[in-house]
Amino acid sequence: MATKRTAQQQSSDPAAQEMLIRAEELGIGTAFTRADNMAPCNIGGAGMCCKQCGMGPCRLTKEGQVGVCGATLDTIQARNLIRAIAAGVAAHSDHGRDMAFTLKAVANGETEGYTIRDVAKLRIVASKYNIPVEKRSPQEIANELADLYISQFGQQKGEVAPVIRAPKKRQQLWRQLKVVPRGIDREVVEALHRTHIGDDQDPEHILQHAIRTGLADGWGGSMIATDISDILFGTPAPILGQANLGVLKDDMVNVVVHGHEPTLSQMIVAASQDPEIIEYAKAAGAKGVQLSGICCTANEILMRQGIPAAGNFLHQELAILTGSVEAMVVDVQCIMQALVGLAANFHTKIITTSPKVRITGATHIEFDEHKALTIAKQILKEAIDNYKNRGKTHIPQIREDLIPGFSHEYINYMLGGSYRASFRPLNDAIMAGRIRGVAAIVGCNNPRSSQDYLHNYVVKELLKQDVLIVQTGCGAISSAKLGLMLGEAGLTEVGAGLREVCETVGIPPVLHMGSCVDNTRILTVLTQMVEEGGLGDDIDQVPAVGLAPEWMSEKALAIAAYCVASGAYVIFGGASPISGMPDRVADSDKVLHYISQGWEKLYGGKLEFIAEPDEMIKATLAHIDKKRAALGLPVYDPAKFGRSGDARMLELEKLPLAERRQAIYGTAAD
Ligand code: NFS
Repeated sequence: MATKRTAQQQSSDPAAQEMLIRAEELGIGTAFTRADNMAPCNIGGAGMCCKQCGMGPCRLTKEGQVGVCGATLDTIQARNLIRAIAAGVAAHSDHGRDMAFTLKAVANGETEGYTIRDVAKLRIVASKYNIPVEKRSPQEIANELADLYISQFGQQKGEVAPVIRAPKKRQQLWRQLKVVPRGIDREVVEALHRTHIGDDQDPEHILQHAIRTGLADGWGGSMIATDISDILFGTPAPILGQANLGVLKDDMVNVVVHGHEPTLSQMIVAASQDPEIIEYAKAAGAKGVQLSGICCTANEILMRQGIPAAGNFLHQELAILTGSVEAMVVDVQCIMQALVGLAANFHTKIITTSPKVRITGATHIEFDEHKALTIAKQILKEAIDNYKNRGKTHIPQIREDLIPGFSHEYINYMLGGSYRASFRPLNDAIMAGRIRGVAAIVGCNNPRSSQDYLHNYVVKELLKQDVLIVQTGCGAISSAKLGLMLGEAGLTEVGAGLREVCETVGIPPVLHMGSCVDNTRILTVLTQMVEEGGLGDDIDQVPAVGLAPEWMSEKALAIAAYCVASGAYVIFGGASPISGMPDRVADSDKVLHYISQGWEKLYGGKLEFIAEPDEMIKATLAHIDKKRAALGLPVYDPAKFGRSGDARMLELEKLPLAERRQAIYGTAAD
């Protein structure tokens, strides 16, 4: 049954609410209203539908029922889940593959406009694989690294190379359980083969391969994507940025880049600052070109150049509804087909650029790294030429500042400086109980819940509990819009111990670590925390939890699989794709049971779907406390650091001088 929600129920972001009211006035539908008008299929949504062959689709709605081939509900659910994970891995890793080809082309001097920006990172990454770096040019090293990385996709036997970057104990576990990926493409293909009609039918056996497939992403394709993005475009470091629709400008040509790959968007950033383009924009009557981003493309250029983010996933239609966007330039992933129809109500041009993605009705200007700068300029000129067609605009004047750019390299440096960069202060703060634990809150928006509501609720509650938050993807943009990623901003809402650490180090309590492929930065942080000592000898011992409160994409499930395999407890909000029959006893639900208790027994990590935000928080804290206890760390006590550090100084400042002296020096005398 259709339920119509108010704008306030559809999104908790005031800028989005303003645009949703505007959409209603204009009679234009969005993902929010389409979600209201179409309830999800309760059979498919719960993983009870099998459409793997032409005898079906088989819908299993009664206990004991099987498909035409005899497939049980458990088998069907496991097959559906691994297929989703494989699709997510394919998306992330194909992005990684293209980055590897770009690195190769840059190394050979075949591209236009790209250079190797971060030679230090190139040398560090190459050294990890014993690629010689001394007395070699960056091009030579990059060439060899590119060859190694390209070969990971088609490798047939052995182990994908980045696996050696995991903690030693974890690598041994993976080898012992035979889940080390042999080659990235091979694991994805095998996932599809195993789930073809009449193949692998044992749910646990299918899901064991889901782990191997997921690992091919986290310690494979995604890690490769992050490495190469840093090498080519620079490793992120803190920089000032802005987020939300208010970054769009009335007097400038607005170009929104949306999607995931940084290759074209980085070149559009460069082109938008080119005097030729600025002049061209001025000749068209605008002050210049205002570039902004949506989704992970936004994160890529926000992290490195401070280019503003117009918003997260559910903002893509809302940006067009402002009537101020001359062009939305898209590459791959998370691009709604509805954009073209929506844009027809305005002057906005939707420009597809990837050879892999076309949308009927969109303008296609194909990206080619060999002519990258020329193409970027061509795209910007198309947008500028469209400025004259702009009608009435409605831009919500809502935006927040933020400081993104917390790569693991920077966190390391920030905690110890150039000469003693280390994770020691972070580990010490956790061990002392100033920081209770760490939560990675990542993933999408989903119009089935109120946009950003679950993200924001979970973030705010965990901050009060002295949990340090790291974020990527659309979750990061959600906190950015809320103003939680700006130094002292938000610190009043943070527990006293965490606050003191943030004030001492000079960091926001919520750290923006990048796009979704950059979740691999979190794997690296966890590994370095383990290597630093004091928090056990493997990732599953660290008091940390991963959450995706508003997940919707298959990529999110891929991330969940590799995080579990790496030892993390992963909690997904919203609907479970394997919830099964409502009256089914949990223990008889093999898949549900296996990805939680089963995986925990094997990997120390587990995946659970928890719809209620308070339950998510409870489960997160219970897990963190359980891990603290297992490490023999002091029981977390919120009052312990409540009267220390800056919080204490602020209290003392309010006292008359004599009393203040008494409190600090034990005497009121001068
Ligand atoms: Ni991640 Fe990034 Fe956003 Fe979800 Fe889509 S943009 S790769 S999939 S919606 S977080």
